[in-house]
Amino acid sequence: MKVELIIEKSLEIGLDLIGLTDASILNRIEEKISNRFEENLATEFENSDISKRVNPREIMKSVNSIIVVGLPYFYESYNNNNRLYGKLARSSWGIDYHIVIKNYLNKLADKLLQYEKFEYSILADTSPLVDREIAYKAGIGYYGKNTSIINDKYGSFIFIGYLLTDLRLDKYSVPIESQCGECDICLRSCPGKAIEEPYKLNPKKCISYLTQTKHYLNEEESKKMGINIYGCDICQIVCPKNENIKESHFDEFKPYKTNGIVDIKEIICMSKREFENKYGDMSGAWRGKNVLTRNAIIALENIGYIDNEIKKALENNSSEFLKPYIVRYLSKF
Ligand code: B12
Repeated sequence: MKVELIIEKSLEIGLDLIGLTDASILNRIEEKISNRFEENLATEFENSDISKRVNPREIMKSVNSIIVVGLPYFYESYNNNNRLYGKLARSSWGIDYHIVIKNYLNKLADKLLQYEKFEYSILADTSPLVDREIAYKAGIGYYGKNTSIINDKYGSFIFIGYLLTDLRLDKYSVPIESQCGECDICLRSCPGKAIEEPYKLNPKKCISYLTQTKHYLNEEESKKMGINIYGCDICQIVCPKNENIKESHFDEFKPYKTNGIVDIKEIICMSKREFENKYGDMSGAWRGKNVLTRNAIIALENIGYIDNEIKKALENNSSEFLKPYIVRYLSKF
């Protein structure tokens, strides 16, 4: 299939960040991934089968090419006057990006199927493959020292999704090399000091990881989390490459429901059903209400606030997972 046709059809549905790459093994990062496991740096969110992480053919036997898209999600901050608010990373402001990306890539596939028959598989985030390396190969952006893929127009606030396909394309995109130069602002600004070297993140120290893991968080880790309820954007916010970037044109990522924050008291006092109704379709809900409630308790601990309503709700909470955090928090007041 002609690449021009793919680009034309992508633009028709608003996908203006697109790259094409072959389906060869991601051998540049094979060793990095195995070191990551040896150094115990891999997270529980990653597949431990290294060949699945680097070989697209292990995911789809017939794959010949990969059509990669970047969906920008940057929107400016929203003001709020609530003292008891917790932060959501921008990746969790709007509708779950997994759903949004799949919808767009399905639309694209339907359009292209009118010209030629082909097989495909749509992936974003949840596949064993290393999305950033695929995006890098497809020229979507370059690696920043904070390990994010950075695009000139939209910065690093882009989600990555792709379509593995048996189509053979007439040309492929060219990767772009890092443009960070001497800058090390992200290394210096990371609250968890997680970027231990340029391009090397220790996920276990990354605040984003701490807000998602179900492992017990000790006092030191909890302090570093501040008022982050889901994810962390610091290494992106401080990045000079994100200054003056273009806002997203995907309405789906606007924080209509969340306003970019969560009301801490509400999260603690609401039922599972109320939580599902309000926050169920944001990406940060994937670990369940208890994890976000845990983070809300930690945020209160860090703000240094308690009132009778919160105290009562926590005393009546019977979750075994939350128990150590509730005990720790209540013992401080
Ligand atoms: C596990 C995971 C996490 C973990 C670990 C992150 C990490 N850096 O490894 C945690 C929970 C911490 C996390 C956090 C976030 N994540 Co995450 N995460 C993933 C996931 C599922 C796997 C990542 C992975 O495989 N890491 C493996 C290691 C080896 O990769 P790496 O650390 O990025 O290392 C690369 C570079 O260091 C580079 N490299 C190494 N050495 C060198 C040397 C030079 C010179 C150069 C140039 C490059 C280079 O090669 C490595 C391989 O790509 C991917 C989805 C997927 N299936 O790929 C999403 C993904 C990486 N996450 C994403 C997002 C949005 C985030 C957050 C911004 C969310 C948030 N706001 O909290 C943060 C960003 C934190 C950060 N600075 O990385 C996006 C990133 C989009 C982008 N523009 O880059 C992805 C791609 C999901 C998606 N499909 O959109 N995430």
